[in-house]
Amino acid sequence: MSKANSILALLFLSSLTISCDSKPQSESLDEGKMIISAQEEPSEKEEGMIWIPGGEFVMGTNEMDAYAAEKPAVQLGVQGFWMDIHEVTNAEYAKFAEETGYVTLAEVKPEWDLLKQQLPPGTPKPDESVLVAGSMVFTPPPYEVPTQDISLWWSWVAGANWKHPEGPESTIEGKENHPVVHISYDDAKAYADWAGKRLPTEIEWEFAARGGAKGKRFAWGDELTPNGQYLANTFQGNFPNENLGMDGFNGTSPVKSFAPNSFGLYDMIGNVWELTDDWYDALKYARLAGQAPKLDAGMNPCYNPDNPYAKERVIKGGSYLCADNYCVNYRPSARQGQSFDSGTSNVGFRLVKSTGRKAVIMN
Ligand SMILES: [Ca+2]
Ligand SMILES: [Ca+2]
Repeated sequence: MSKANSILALLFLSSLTISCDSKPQSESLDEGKMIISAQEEPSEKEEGMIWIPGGEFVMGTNEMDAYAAEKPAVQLGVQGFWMDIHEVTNAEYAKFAEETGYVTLAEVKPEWDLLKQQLPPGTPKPDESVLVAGSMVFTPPPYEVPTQDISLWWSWVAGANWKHPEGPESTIEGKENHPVVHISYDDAKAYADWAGKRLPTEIEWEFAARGGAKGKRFAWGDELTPNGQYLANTFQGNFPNENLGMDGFNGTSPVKSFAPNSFGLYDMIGNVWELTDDWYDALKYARLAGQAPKLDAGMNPCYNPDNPYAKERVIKGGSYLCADNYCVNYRPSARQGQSFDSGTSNVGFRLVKSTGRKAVIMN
């Protein structure tokens, strides 16, 4: 990565230092079914969406070596809601951009006043010539590297955006049915406003991802590949250099390439991480369980001990870059922070819609 782009990269890289350095083991929670509410599906259908009935469930995990931000497991409840069957695709985002003329953050020159809010005070302003439109792209080295330094496989690429996912020479032609990437929180919100929907809360997302099963390590059970079958687009091989693509895909896959979960939702796990509406708080579950002080009104809703200047939203589900030697975030309880003004080549989104009230925590 050139020095010129290091400031821009720092913003993104600092948000990825939370939970990609150890490997959680098996789930230890009680097994059984989640309590699904008796809330009936509304008679009026929503095209492209599935009714998630809501109910009570165990969010997070008590696994001994799960990432700290996933602990402890807490009993929560949500109201029913509609959810997109699949991640928002390139074709869908193109329709929105065409109709509205919307331009994503990755397509415009970054503003220093915005960037410096997430950097240590006194960080010098880079030369105007390096403040260019672009985004973070997965650029794996051709050889094995230590997995502590993510700058070894993420690069700030000028001209990378949702229409050019790997850089200015790349295209989404032929990828119309792949999930859109390089989308920031504001870009997803703009699409949601246009579509008359909203981003899910983290609780709604995890409830939906678990598909009705309680205490399962993965969305479909306790094994990543039951009977050798791949059930999500993740990363096989030695991350980051050896991408074997044994699940059929080295990068993003067309949505609905793998079987849906019990609710009928596709790719909740893997393919691309999905943005939620929640600020990233590493102590969120601990606060819900009464093991950490609650955040008072007026306090910064975002807390990342590795990045005190963070303004991050929660992303869920892992991506095609989650490997079993690194990251292991292809589990419903996994969560990371994503800088609110950054997209990457492995983060997208899907939307939800309420019939009335938003999700209510009932613990
Ligand atoms: Ca894959
Ligand atoms: Ca996904």
